[in-house]
Amino acid sequence: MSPEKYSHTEIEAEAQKKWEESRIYETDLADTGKKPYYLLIEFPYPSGDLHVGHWYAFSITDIFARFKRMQGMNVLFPFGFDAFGLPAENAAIKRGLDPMKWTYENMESMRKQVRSMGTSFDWSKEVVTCSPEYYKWTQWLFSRLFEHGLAERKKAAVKWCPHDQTVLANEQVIDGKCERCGHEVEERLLTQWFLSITKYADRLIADLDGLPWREDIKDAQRAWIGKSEGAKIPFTIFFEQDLAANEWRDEEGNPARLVVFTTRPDTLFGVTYVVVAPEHPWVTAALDGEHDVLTNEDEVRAYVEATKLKTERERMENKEKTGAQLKGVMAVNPLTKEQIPVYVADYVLATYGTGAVMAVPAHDERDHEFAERFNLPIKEVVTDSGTLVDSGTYTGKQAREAMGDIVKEAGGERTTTYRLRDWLVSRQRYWGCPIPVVYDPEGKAHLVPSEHLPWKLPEDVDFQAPSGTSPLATSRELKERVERIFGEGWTPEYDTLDTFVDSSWYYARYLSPHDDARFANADLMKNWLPVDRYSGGSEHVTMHLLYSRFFYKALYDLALVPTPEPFYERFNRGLIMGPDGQKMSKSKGNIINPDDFVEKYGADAVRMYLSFIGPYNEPGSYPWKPEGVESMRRFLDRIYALRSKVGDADQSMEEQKTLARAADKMGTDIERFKLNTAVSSLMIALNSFESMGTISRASFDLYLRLLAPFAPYLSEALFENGNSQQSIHTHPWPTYDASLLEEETVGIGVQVAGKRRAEIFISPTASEEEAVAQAQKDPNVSRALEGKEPSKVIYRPGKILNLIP
Ligand code: ANZ
Repeated sequence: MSPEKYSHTEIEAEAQKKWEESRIYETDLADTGKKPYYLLIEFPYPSGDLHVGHWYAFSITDIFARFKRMQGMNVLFPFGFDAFGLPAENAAIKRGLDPMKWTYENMESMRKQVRSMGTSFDWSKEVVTCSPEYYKWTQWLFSRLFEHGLAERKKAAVKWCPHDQTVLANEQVIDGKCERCGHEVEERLLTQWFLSITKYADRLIADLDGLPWREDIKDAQRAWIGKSEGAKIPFTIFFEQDLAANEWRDEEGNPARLVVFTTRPDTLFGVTYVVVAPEHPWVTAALDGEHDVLTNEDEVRAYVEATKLKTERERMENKEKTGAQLKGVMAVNPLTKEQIPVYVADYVLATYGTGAVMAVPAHDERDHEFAERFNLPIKEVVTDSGTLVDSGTYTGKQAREAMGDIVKEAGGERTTTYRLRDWLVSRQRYWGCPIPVVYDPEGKAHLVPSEHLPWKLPEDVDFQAPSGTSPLATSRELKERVERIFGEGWTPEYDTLDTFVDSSWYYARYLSPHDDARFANADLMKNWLPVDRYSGGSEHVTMHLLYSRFFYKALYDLALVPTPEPFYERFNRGLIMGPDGQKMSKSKGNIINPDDFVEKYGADAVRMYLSFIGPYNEPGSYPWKPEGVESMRRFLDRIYALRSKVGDADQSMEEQKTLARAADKMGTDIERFKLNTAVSSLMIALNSFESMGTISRASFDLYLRLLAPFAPYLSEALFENGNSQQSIHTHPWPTYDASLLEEETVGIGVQVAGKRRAEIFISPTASEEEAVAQAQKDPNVSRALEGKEPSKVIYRPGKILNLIP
């Protein structure tokens, strides 16, 4: 190796060999001598190609894992693959590949790449969700949920692609179109499997309070759950056409009542019209019923049809309001008894609340826009301070306090609604975990008994021609298996589970990935759960993180896991953008392939660059600057060159102080994932070592230990520690004497108008303001100044301060 530059290929290969042979990153989970620390990253989907985002996710979290180990903790830092899922199946459909082979090959190449990053994952704990050894337990856990009424079959509206003949997950619908073929997606009513996450909605919100997560993460979960406390209030409906009346009366002959959901019953006196969603059953009945209830049926029908082309998201966006009045129908305000018009409008969603709203244009923005557009009255009923006005007997009362009475008098009831729906887990897909259910000849669902788990994914399937049912339905083997085990007339469940089910419990499996007798070892779970810190992407804050919390809570209620929450801390990393500051994408041509940089500058330089790019724990986005990696490599070369300054002398005071300052600052920064400023500390320390004539071997080794989490290869290569062969990565984080951190002070003379009045003790680097403030505290000085501010200050830091009155 040259004296100024090192060969990264050489040192990387050497270190990898050394680490693997000595298995230093394998965690003995039973070792209770050290404090356990469970650091988790979101396991990847084996797409095959590792991009910068993966590097950011794995190698930067690895810095923290190494740091915690150096602090003397027993760190569990495992790796695995979320290996079921669509891309494998699409490869099978498009290119006729075997999804299993495709997945396993991708995993193999990813393992190599992840190792090349210099990561310290414990590979002996690896889990792969598509392996029967894993999905046996996904099925077992599903079975427990089924037994306890938390997994059920029911009818639901799902997204359906008429071209591909398959149900799509919501996230596979892009702008109302099928992600795969671009065809318009429809809604269909189908019988599907659901996990009852809504039963946990309140606890999922309440338990957030006990978690030390950033507030924006908690808010995202709260918004996703969308709990609203309000009331249902009935409005009587009248028809202009008498003949309609019969159809619209209840069994006792009372006029029909349209129930709205509102969070603001206090505004009931300000309701000037009522709106129903285009899909509301009343609209359907008015259009398709026997009688002509509406005098403008054609207009309403056209509006309802037009709405079908819009997605829910489009409807929620703040665009110009549209709608149509239901002419021939009037609603009656239950308190004022006023007759008000009824509209159909797409800003009201059928899936939320009751699908009908009482419109209060004076106090609701959407209603206000709509009222302006359709020239409807706007009636104010609550003042800014919350007092009711123009509200009958309630006038003058506080809105908040009157709510209960208003609901009662209006014949309504208080209710709570949620945006969250039960979790639809059936997928008409091949490459997923088979739902462990069979049907008897009457069509009743039964669990596949435990002794038949894993309930294997059949291999004789045809994925080529989507037929509307799951590809599993084409397997003869599966049908025969069911009849052989359960009897004639019994049939299999053909759907597979949403892959979010697989990823809802993998962190428990890491503790005993090969245990054939239980899903996870209970003793180990007691010691290791919840996960201490879960690091991941902000895109997973709602679905994955919420599903996992629900799943784990359900297991907690079944006494299968030891705590009510799976993850103690949650950290979201920022996003790496292309060099142009835009999101990386093939179409923009701004994709960065980290392998090219690793080849040219080495993995350490890439790791250091990524840690320096910005604080890791903040929701920012950072553009990748190619020259940034190069300059990190130059920094590492300087460290390499520093070794030529290493001499026999003992550690100087200056060396000790330099190290103490760096270790102290870095310790706090790394703990909070502020790796960028930790790298700055390494740079400051290097500058100061370079300015010294020689440095001691001890100081150099200590500096390498500070560097070790960031640049595991170079630090390993340069570390000597008395020529021991031991890896630097088994050494502790440097400790230091706190007194070394104390700021030095020097005494400087203070003159007033050239006459010496006092001596003050301050840092030689103190600013002029600090020096003057300190001097003014001295009674001799303030007397000489007669309590006034000096008109002029002459200050030589560390030497003298002269104040001119
Ligand atoms: C009258 C009112 C007056 C309302 C006011 C709000 C403010 P959150 O808080 O999100 O739950 N709403 C009810 N059902 C709806 C539906 N299916 N589609 C669209 N909007 C619907 O929102 C609840 C409020 O949103 C409800 O309270 C209702 O408008 C509207 F000053 O009723 B409110």
